[in-house]
Parts: sequence; C-alpha cells; structure tokens
Amino acid sequence: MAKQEVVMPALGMAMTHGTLLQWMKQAGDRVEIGDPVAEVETDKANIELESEFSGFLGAHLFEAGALVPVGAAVAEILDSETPEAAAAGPADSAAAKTLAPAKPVKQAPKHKTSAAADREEFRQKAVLLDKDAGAAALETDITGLPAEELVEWLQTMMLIREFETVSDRLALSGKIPGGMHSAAGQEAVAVGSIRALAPTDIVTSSHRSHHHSLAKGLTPRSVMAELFGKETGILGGRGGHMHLADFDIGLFGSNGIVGGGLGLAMGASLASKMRHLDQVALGFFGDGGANTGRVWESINLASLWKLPLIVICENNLYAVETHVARATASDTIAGHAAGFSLPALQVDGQDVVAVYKATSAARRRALDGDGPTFIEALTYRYKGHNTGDRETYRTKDEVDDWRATKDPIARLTRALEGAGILSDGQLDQMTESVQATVEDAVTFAEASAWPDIATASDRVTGLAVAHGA
Ligand SMILES: Cc1ncc(C[n+]2csc(CCOP(=O)(O)OP(=O)(O)O)c2C)c(N)n1
Ligand SMILES: [Mg+2]
Repeated sequence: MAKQEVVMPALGMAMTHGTLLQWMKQAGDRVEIGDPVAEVETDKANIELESEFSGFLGAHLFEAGALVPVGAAVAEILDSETPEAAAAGPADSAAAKTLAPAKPVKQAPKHKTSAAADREEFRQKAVLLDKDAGAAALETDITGLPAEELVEWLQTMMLIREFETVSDRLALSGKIPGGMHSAAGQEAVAVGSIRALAPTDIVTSSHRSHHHSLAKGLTPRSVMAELFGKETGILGGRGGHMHLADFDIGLFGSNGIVGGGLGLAMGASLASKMRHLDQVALGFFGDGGANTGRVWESINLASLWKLPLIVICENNLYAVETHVARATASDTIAGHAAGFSLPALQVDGQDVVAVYKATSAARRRALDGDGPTFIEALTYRYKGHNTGDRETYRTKDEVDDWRATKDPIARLTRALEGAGILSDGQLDQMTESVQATVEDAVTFAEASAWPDIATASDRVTGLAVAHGA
C-alpha cells in the first residue's frame, strides 16, 4: 500500500511547531489533491492543510489540539483501494500522539479576497486569455514544427513541473532551508522562449527561476543540491534557490532584486553588440518587476542603441499579494513598453508554441540589428508567492480554473496526441522518466556534503564560482 505523508508545513523561518486545531477528514475518507485535511494554527495565522496527493486518509497521527513539530507527518495518504485498510492505518497508530494539552478550537478567519473584483477590473483593462477567446484559442497549433522538438519541449515542461512539485514539498517540510518560489504553471514561458534561442545566447532570470534554469540546461541535480545548500550545488551551496547561475551555459543568473535581471541582460546585449557577436540576451522579470525603474531604463537604452535584447515580462497576475490591475496604470504591460519605440506584444504564455514563435521573431530582429522586442507573456503561478504563502488574496476557484482550462502541459499533450505524435504509452514513460530524474536529484542532494565551514568565504561571488575559481 503506497503511502504519502501530509506534514506540518514550515510557514516561516522561525516556525518550529504548529497546532493541529481540527481534523477536516477522517481516517478512511477519500481525499483528492487540494482537499483540506486539517486546520492548523501557526504563529502567524490559521491555515487549511491541503493534501498534495489523492487516495485515502490513514489514521490521524496527532489528536486535535496537539502541538506538532514542523516537518512531522500528521497523517498518511494511502493508495489503498480499500478505505477500511486506510482507516486501520499504521500498526503503531492505535493512540494518536498528543504533544500538548488540547486547546479550544478557534474559528478559522473568513477567506479574505478581493480577487473577483480585481479580475473584473483587469478584464476591462487588459486582453486576458479568456476574453472572448472560446475553446479554440485554448488549443496549441503545432503545424510545421518538428515532432522530435515538440516532444522534447513537453518532456522539459514535465520535468520542470515535477521538480517544482517535489521541491515545494521539501521546502514546506523544512528540508530545503529558506523556502522557495515555485514556477509551476509557468513552464511554457521558459521552454517556449529558451528553445527559440541558440545555446550561446544569454539568459538572466528573476527570484522565480527554476524553470528558466532547467530549460537553459542546468541539471536537476545541480539545482536541487543548490536548493539544499550542499557543496555539489551549481554555486557550491552559496546561492540557494534565488541565485542559480552558470556562465558556461549562458545563464547569467537569477537574483532577488526584483527587475534586476533585465539590467544584466541589457549589459550582456551591449557587450554582444560591441564584440560583433551573433548572440542575443534574454531578460525575464515579472509584472511586479515591470513597475521598477531599472526595467524601463534598460528598455530605453536597448531601444535607443538597438541592442540585441529580448525582454520577457512573465505576467502571472500577482506581485506577492498585489493583483496587476491594482498596480499597473496602462491597459497592458506591453502598453507601457510601446512608448519606447520597439515592438511590444502580449502572448499567451500558456501556449509554448506562441511563446516560441514570438521569441524566434524577436531573436531574428535582434540579430538583424533592429533592436529589442518586448513580450508580455500572460501566465499564472499555481503555488503561492513563496513557501508558506497563505494565499488569502485569491480564490481556490481561480487557481483551479487556470489549472483545469489553461494548463500548458495539458495543452501541448492534447496537441501532440491529436496529431498522433505521441505513441501508445509514451506519455507514461515520460512521466516515469521525469519522476526518476527528480528522485535521483533529491537523493543526490541529500547524500551530498555541506560546504566545509573553512571555505565559507571562498567563491562568494557568482563570477568566481561560474569560472570554477
Ligand atoms: C527591488 C525589490 N523590491 C521589492 C522586493 C520584494 N519582492 C520580492 S518578490 C516581489 C514581487 C515580484 O513580483 P513579480 O515581479 O510579479 O514576480 P513573481 O513573483 O510574480 O514571479 C517583491 C515585491 C525585492 N525583492 N526587490
Ligand atoms: Mg508576478
């Protein structure tokens, strides 16, 4: 009977324990992914603990009212066909643990959100994916693209999704220190754009960067080990999840300065132009980054000097808790950019082919000496802003809708199946393959050594590490 654990999440750097206020599912109950299993109180708030798996709930491992250490399993989700077996639970669960006296159960705060109003406002202002689109617009047109490449795109998107799913769980359980920013849902932006580049082109990223880094060619092992802070990580464990870089593959790094990556990309494109290289630089940032001055300074100079720069704004609708409609004066972010005398367009960021085509055109223009292009990719993050985000600013329905109707992996899969490109059983093989790759990355990271404390001040700059100093 396969088992998966529901664990007490780490919702802040200082959190060591949480109180299990009440159970919302009983042993033997059927549980779907996303179902609330228990209500938990932390030092910050009350949250619903959702299941990451579907199956049957095993025995409660703690009683309501118990103080539970971060990372401890509170229940298991069993793969059992027989709910009775699930209810029986593990042999040692006869008495659920109580580490603290039961407390009176507090009322959970009402779900506070203004997302519905925000969405309506944004619909009036911007060209959203679902605006008058109809079902046809939610398909992906793969006409004329080589089957082998399309399958590789799908596989890479699946790998990123698996990496994000597993690492998010590890961050919640406290195994990945400091949490992370998941890019689950945004895979098509990274893969569609980076597959339109040459391997020698430069990419700079933001704080949400696992998808860019894996698409550009960092190995899952080197990224996972970096997230763990181990010496086998791509930066020797110095960078963590917000500082992934490898100059040898043209990945000039992620960083925590919102909007900062575009300045680096602009500098790289200036260098390419001055050296007369056949090379472009692509800089990513988010809708929040689009409200920082450095982004527009970079775009202004790149347009004025006709630099080989591709600017991609991943508009996932939120900057932490702020909806883009609350922070953006013009109708669209591309609308801001249009004033800088460069092509500025919106693309469906959940359509890997649309992103690929827009970036290919931008690259041709850049190499022809005509300057930068601004691409606003409309996308969505499935997880909260970072590990432990309580997501009180949007509804579960909104997230479910994006997952159900606009998922980039499902869309490409449908297109490939429709065209007979995926053979029988190939999708299952691809799923097993990405699961094995990520499992291997976790095993590798866990088994790797911590950096030697005596070397703490060595290789502290990305430049030195990337050159193997
Ligand atoms: C210059 C700067 N200002 C503020 C922050 C705090 N901060 C971290 S992420 C973030 C929101 C970024 O939103 P967005 O650019 O839309 O990217 P997303 O998180 O959606 O990928 C903010 C404000 C920061 N890291 N750097
Ligand atoms: Mg955003």
